[in-house]
Parts: sequence; structure tokens; C-alpha cells
Amino acid sequence: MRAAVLVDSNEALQVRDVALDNPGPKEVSVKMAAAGVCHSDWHVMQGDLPVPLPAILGHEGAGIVEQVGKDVFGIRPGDHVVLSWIPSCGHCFYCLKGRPDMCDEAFNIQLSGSLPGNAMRLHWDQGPLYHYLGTSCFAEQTVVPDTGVIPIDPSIPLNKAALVGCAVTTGFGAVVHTAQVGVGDSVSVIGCGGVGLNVIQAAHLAGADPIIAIDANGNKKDLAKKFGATHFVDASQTDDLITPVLDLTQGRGSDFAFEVIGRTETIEAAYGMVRKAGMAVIVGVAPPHLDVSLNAFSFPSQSKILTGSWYGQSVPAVDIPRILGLYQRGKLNLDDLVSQSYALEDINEAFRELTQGTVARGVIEF
Ligand code: CND
Ligand code: ZN
Repeated sequence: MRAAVLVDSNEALQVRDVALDNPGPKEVSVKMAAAGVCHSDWHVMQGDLPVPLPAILGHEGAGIVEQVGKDVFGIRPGDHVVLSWIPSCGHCFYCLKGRPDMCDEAFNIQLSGSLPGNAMRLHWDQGPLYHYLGTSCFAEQTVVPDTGVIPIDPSIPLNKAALVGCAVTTGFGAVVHTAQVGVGDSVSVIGCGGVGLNVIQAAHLAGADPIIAIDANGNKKDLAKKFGATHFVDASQTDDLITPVLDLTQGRGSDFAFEVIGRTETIEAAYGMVRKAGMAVIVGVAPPHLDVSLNAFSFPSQSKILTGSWYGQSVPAVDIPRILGLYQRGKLNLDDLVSQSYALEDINEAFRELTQGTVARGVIEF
């Protein structure tokens, strides 16, 4: 089968022939239909997120089940599925605490580049070939843990469903689970890419107002407004992102701010633009060696909540069908998210357009 391999950081992806084993007892093989192009993969390609290489990237995908292992129940060949990049184990401390987003086993497979139990199902002629986030869906086929496939209604187009594998669930969950935004709350969102647009549309669905979208690419203004932003700040025109938010919130700052880029300056700005006792939610993934600088006195005196959100703090088996139901009933917009489709062979072009900020979300279609 063909797959996009990252051999080393700061290199282009190589579309190559690779081999795939049959699924193990608790694994599922999936014929991929579509895979979204997320900035997290670009961070890996830039060397900003250390994962074992060479690997097949891609963590936002949907497809059709081909084979299931002998101990898999409830999933059958032919099922349409969305992949989850946190295949939570169900029995670690965090899963039992109701926080599968923090699952220890899922973190371990992310670090080891394997499937649970150190299983390696990918092979090529150049030595080891690692899995990525338990998904590796920039490939015609993949093998994933059974906990990482979520069956969906087969009438939903798989190129739309694929985006619910990361961008939509991450943005939606940051608003609905982590922040719990309410009607009339003011929200600012720094970064209007595939994930940030979903923060905006979930905030809109939750009844937030105003919704202040901020992006350094002025082209994102129309998109942000289409997804529910009430105001847009062009960050290429100012270094001061805080004053425009104060101006739109009676001088207080917004109730919630979401950072959806992964830069230290914008993380500091998100904290700064939130009102006293408001909440800043960091969704963007910064390189692990970076630190932010925040005023120490402000912690007690302003009592802001600063937190992160990983995969939208979601329970994928619950939230992915929930989000797709909202799509089917016309409440969430997935159609305008898929702004560009590419063949697997053109995947480096898809990443180039991601970094230029010209797309809402690019999707590889197989
Ligand atoms: P994408 O590249 O689509 O969007 C980023 C947006 O930020 C673009 O619109 C840029 O124009 C804008 N931008 C970049 N720099 C600046 C700046 N200095 N000031 C203002 N705007 C700027 O990225 P994405 O939406 O795919 O991903 C966004 C981040 O979210 C990225 O760090 C990714 O790794 C992370 C993420 C997090 C999670 C999670 O679970 N927390 C899941 N998936 C992705
Ligand atoms: Zn992602």
C-alpha cells in the first residue's frame, strides 16, 4: 500500500510502498477514505514535537473497517469509522477518573510510536517504521487499536467525518467540556485555522457573544465570520492583541480566551486578554522546550484560570457521534471546513498550503 512517510524532521514527506500486518487480537484494520491535514503533523515535520521516526503521520481520519482481530467486539468489517488519536485504555488512573484524554497508555503509545503492547504493524525495506498517535492515517490502510475506532452513521460523507477525528472534536470540546462557555459569555479566539474555526463555531453554538476572532492572516476574516465570529482582529496589523479585546468587553477582558496556535507570545496574550476570574484555555501545541512568562502577582489578585485542553477533553466514543449528529441536523458546519482536497501524492502541497493559511482544512482523499 502507499503511505506518506516522514523519514526525518525538516524533510518532505515521502509517498512510498510500505507493508502492513493483519490486525492483532484487539486491533482493527481500516481502509482510509480521507485524512485531514492538521498543524500537529506539521509540528512533527518541523522537529518541534519529538516522536519516533521514520513514521507514517496523519491522525485525523475516517474510513471503512476491513478486518477485525479475534478479540474485537462491536466493530465489524464494513463499518464506517472515525479514528481517535487517544485510544484510551479504560483502566488507568485517568480513564477510571473519567479523564480518558489523559490516558497513560495513550501517552505511552504516542511516545513509543507503537500500538498497545508495543505492537508494530508497519514495515518497509529501510528498518523500523513507526506508528504515529496510534493512527498513521496518511496511508491507504492502517491498523489501529479497537479503542481508537468510533463507528459512525454510514450516510455521513467520510471526508467531512475525518475532520471530527481531530480539529472539530478538539475545538468543540475545548468550548463545551473544558471552558463550559455559556449563553452571552464573551470569547476571544487566537488562531483561526482548522481547530480555531471549530472553537469559534462551538462558542457560537453555545450562545457566546461577542466572539472575537484573532489571526495574523487577514484572509481568515471571512471564514471566522462564517463560523460565528462577531469581530475580527488582524494580528498582522498590531502587536497588541489585548487592547482590541478590552475595547470590545467594556474594558474588562473576555470571559474566555482560547489560544489555538501554539506560540508563547499568543499564550501570554490569551492570559492577558481574559477578565479577572475568567479562563484562558491553551489548545495550541508549543514545542516542549518553551516556557511562558506570566506575572506572579496576577495569580491571586486576578484569580484567572489558566488551563489546557487536549483533544477537547472529549470522550471520543460519546463526542464524535454527538458532533456528527449536530452536523446532520444542520447545527455544525463541516461542509465549509473542507476547503481543499488533495491526492496522497500531493501531500507536501497540502502542508505548504496549511502553513500559508490559505485553507480552512485540507483533506487527503484516497
Ligand atoms: P492551522 O495552521 O490550520 O491554523 C493556525 C492559524 O494560526 C492560522 O490561521 C494562522 O494564520 C494563525 N497564526 C499563526 N501565527 C499567528 C500569530 N502569531 N498570530 C495570530 N495568528 C497566527 O493550525 P490548526 O488549526 O491545525 O492547529 C492549531 C494549533 O492547534 C496547532 O498548534 C496544533 O498543533 C494544535 C492542536 C492541538 C490539539 C489539542 O488536542 N490540543 C489538537 N490538534 C491540534
Ligand atoms: Zn490534530
